[in-house]
Amino acid sequence: MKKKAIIFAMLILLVIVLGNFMDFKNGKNIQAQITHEEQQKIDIINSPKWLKTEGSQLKNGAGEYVQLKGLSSHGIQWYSNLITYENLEKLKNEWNTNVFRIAMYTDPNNGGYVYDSEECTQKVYNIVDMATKLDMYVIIDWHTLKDNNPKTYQSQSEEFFNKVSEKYANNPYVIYEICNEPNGKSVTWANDVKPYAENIIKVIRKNSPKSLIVVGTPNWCTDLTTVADDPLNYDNVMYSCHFYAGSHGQNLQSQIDYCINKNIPIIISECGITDSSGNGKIYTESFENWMSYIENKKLSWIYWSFCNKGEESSVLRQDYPIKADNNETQYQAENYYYDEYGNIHTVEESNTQPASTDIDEYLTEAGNIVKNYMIQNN
Ligand code: IDC
Repeated sequence: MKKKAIIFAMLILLVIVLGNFMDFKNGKNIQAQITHEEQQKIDIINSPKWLKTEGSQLKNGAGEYVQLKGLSSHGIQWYSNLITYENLEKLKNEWNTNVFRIAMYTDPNNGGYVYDSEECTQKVYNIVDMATKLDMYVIIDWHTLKDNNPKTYQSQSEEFFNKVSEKYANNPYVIYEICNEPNGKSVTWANDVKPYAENIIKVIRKNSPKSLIVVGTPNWCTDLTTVADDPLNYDNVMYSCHFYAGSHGQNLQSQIDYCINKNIPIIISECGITDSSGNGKIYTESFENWMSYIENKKLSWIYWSFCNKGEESSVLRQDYPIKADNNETQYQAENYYYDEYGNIHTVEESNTQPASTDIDEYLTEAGNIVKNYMIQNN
């Protein structure tokens, strides 16, 4: 009897221990699944990298002030080849930039999104993925320009921002600039840009509620006061101001002051050292004045442009050896030379070292100046 009782008791104990062990195992398994599949998402959603406007300022999820600084591409339908991982890495680590802007033209006559949506989208994805890997913010710019009114291709814009914000819903590095520069006398904030923005913001926020969105302002992003008096009813939105040193000065700065006083967040999502043609003379003094204004107000700024087109605003010289995707203009580096007997050789058949693609060896005057401001004002 006694023996039986002991065996019975031991059996019960075994069942309890085993049961606990199984529970423990099961529990662990469930937890492991969550950790593996969900935790990464949770981490990204809670990442301190998410940007948020507070009054006229920009902060990260840790509550620190953030000043975005960086370069804008030229049109990626022409110059995306130059945007390599190595170049972005250099812009991040040696130029101290923390953002890169992807100018994706929309205009079909310029080979933009409406002309080839697949190709343009792929180029955007490629750059976003590189920037994300490098811990850099990236602005996806729906680069309207000659299509003056952002409403012109609104349905394509909705389609584009829907798919991109779905793909990057949880990516805190992605910033959406929903129209580059509304322009044209008949294009107004109240009738065109604002309703367009309300539509596109809805599309993006449905997929990515925490995303930061940049909205272009009328008259090539130089009419800020109209917008400040009639802002969008959404938070986490910044309004863009574009200046070109040879064309804009005090008036635009006063408008920025007006916005700051009204707690309207402004971002200089594009600026240049030339006049607004992007070419011609360099206006060093006016640019310096803008840079000290920007530093004083801690505004985010992005320079036009990271390319080697032979125009004065380019940061790279024309002989930078990475070729453009296709010919907007004829500008490529010559790949042949003459020896002392006058015979022609192509660079490929000679013994010369492959050309360096280090951007710092090919900077234009503008490139040198801009690099210094990026590094200095850190
Ligand atoms: C310019 C480019 C130039 C190109 C032209 C038209 O620098 O090479 O031929 O666009 O595609 C802007 C625009 C920006 C302009 C830039 C300089 O956002 O696309 O780029 N600029 O003109 N607004 C003010 C100036």
